[in-house]
Amino acid sequence: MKRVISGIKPSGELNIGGYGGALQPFITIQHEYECFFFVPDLHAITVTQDPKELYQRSKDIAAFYIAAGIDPKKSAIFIQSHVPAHAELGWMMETQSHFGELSRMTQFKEKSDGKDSVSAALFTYPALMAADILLYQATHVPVGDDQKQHLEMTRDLALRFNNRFGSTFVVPEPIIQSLGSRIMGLDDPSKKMSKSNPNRNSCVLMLDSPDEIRKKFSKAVTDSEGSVHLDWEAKPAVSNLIEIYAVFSGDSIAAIERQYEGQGYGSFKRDLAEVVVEKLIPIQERYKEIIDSEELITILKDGALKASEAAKATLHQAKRAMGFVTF
Ligand code: ATP
Ligand code: LTN
Repeated sequence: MKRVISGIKPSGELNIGGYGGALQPFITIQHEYECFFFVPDLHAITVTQDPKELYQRSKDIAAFYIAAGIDPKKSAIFIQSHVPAHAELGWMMETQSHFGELSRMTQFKEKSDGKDSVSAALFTYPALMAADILLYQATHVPVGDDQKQHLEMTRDLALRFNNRFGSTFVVPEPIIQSLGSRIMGLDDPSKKMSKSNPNRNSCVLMLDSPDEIRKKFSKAVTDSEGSVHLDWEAKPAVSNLIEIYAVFSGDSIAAIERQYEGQGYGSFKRDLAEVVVEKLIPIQERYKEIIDSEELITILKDGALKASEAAKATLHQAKRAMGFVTF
């Protein structure tokens, strides 16, 4: 059986980077795999979160899953902290993680860079992520390119545990899309479009109005060449815009290059904004319908039940393998 687990942190307002790298692939994948999509709130608190914002954003991410097209009748949608097995197995995985390998994680290095003090949980973050995945015996994990290293560590931990304590966990494979797995900032194509970036013009948010979206794309940096073609080395800013166009329209890169041959960036950027607006409007409408509804609460309760059932068996097996007293 092929099983998928993945999640988007409620650490800021969701933007089209998370949509391209994660949410859109989730929608495609749900028909081929048994899926678990969750809101990693325990991961979000590895950096400081305002409680009111964490509350709202956790509901937001769940609502976006549904609004973007994940069918809660087929896939479990739940909040990480509603399934305590994550924290339990997370602790067990910490005991199997080495200080050296955790120190090499680029996400930790980036998020701790220049800070006087960071939480211990930010350091051990990959052990909890491994637990998220291994608990469900997931065979595949759809993620953006930036999560490759964490997935590699998850695989190492699964193999290490299996070798030491006997075969317990499935060793998962990442699924990284060729298009949209690394959408960069609109103001700076050397930096990933990120929820945590304070510059509001660097990213298009899932809830931006059509006019805001148009304004942000019109301000997006390009280059002086005036030619719409993909070349990540020489033209990173324009290549990023072409990739966003491809993700949101479903058109191939070649078709986009052909369509804008001999034209400057003006009409390309205007059309790009419309392609994004067209995709986001129905998602925004559905989001507004469900964000404060009973339906959302019911979906999250059902999802947590289904996830707890699936997680229980693996947690029990892992505890027994390690020598815990279990009944
Ligand atoms: P933060 O900046 O707070 O760490 P994030 O947006 O990087 O947040 P998540 O929201 O947890 O992190 O990411 C959810 C998923 O979306 C992950 O699989 C991640 O790889 C993917 N993702 C995030 N940003 C991008 C991006 N700019 N391009 C493609 N995929 C992305
Ligand atoms: N670390 C991921 C979020 C995340 C995740 C997971 C993704 C936490 N647990 C399990 C896939 C599977 C991030 O920062 N994007």
